[in-house]
Order: sequence, then C-alpha cells, then structure tokens
Amino acid sequence: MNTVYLSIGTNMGEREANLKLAVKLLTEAQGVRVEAVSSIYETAPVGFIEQAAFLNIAVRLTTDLSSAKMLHLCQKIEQELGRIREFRWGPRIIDLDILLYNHENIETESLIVPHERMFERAFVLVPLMEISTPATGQLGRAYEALASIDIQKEGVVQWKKSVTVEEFVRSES
Ligand code: A4P
Ligand code: MG
Repeated sequence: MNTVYLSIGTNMGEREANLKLAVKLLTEAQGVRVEAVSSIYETAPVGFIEQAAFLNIAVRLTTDLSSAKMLHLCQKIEQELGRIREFRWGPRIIDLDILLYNHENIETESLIVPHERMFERAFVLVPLMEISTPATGQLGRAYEALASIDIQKEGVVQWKKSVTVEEFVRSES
C-alpha cells in the first residue's frame, strides 16, 4: 500500500463545493482510501497575484495505484469538475497536485514528486502539516521549510476547521 499526500486548490465558482466534490470523487475511486483531510485554508494567490483568493486543503490517502495512475486519477477529477461547471465558471476551477508518493523521488515527463514548488509554499505546507506527523525525509524537509516561513505574511488563514473525511464529504453542497 502506498501513502500519498495531495494538495487541492480552487479560486473559482463555489470554492468549498469544488473541494468537497473533488474529495468525494477521490473516496469513490477504486483502489483509493482517503485517510485524512486538513482544515480548509483561505490563501492569498501565489504566482499570478491578480486573481481571487484560493481555498486550499491537503489530503492523505492510501492506494494501490501506481504514481502514474494516481496522476491520471487527479487529472480525471480535474476534468470532471471542469466539465460540470464549464459554462458557469470556466474550465480551471480545481487543481489536484501530488505532493508526496511514499518517500519516492519521481521524475518523469509528466510527474515530478516531491512537487517542485511545495517546500516554498505556505498554502501547501500549512495544511500538509496538519495531516502528517513530523518525520525524517521529505516530510521532515517540509516541516523544516515551514518553520522559516511567516504564515501570516503569506496570507494563509484557517477558513473552516477540519472534520472527519465522512463529514467532509457528507456536507458536500
Ligand atoms: N505535473 C508534474 N508533477 C506533478 C505533480 N506532482 N502533481 C504535471 C500533479 N501534476 C504534476 O499541471 C501541469 C502539469 O504538471 C500536468 O500536466 C502534470 O503532468 P496543471 O495542473 O495542468 O497546470 P498548472 O496549474 O499550470 O500547474 P501546477 O503545477 O498545478 O501549478 P502550480 O504551480 O501548482 O500553481 N496560490 C494559492 N494561494 N493557492 C493555490 O492553490 N495554485 C497555483 C497553481 C498558483 N497559485 C496558487 C495556487
Ligand atoms: Mg496541477
């Protein structure tokens, strides 16, 4: 069984509903067991800053899917959400990134793990820390990276407290 951490973000449309639907689709996927979902954080946009604030979460899951199949599943869920809300909100309403896949270093044409930019992003690290325990290796590196980041300055604010996976999905609106 493989342990995988995902980062999910959205800044268009019904942001909370987008997150919940994405997690619901993960729980329904074959060979995937969603173990934990972080609190929801509202986060200032990084990169293109002239855009609306994001909601971000991190998800921990176990799976027998390979990393390539896991990426495929993430992309399928992105497409599904995009399709559902396409006319109303435009196609890019959700982003599912694989942060960690076990302790593996993966570098293929379509997948880089650990996610290339995760160690400098408070909107990734803060939720990730909530659903993991300090460790060595890549998670240890994430904990260390977060220690030197000013979370408030980065504009990462808890928006809704964490609940169980079942509750998170049940309250899908
Ligand atoms: N890819 C490579 N490695 C991975 C991985 N570990 N997980 C490839 C997922 N995909 C990975 O992704 C482009 C390509 O990355 C895919 O084809 C896949 O093969 P994409 O999601 O289609 O495009 P993108 O959104 O332009 O790229 P990416 O990397 O997801 O964007 P970023 O850099 O993550 O930026 N600010 C806040 N506050 N919160 C956010 O969530 N997100 C972004 C997106 C910018 N600013 C943000 C947030
Ligand atoms: Mg992505």
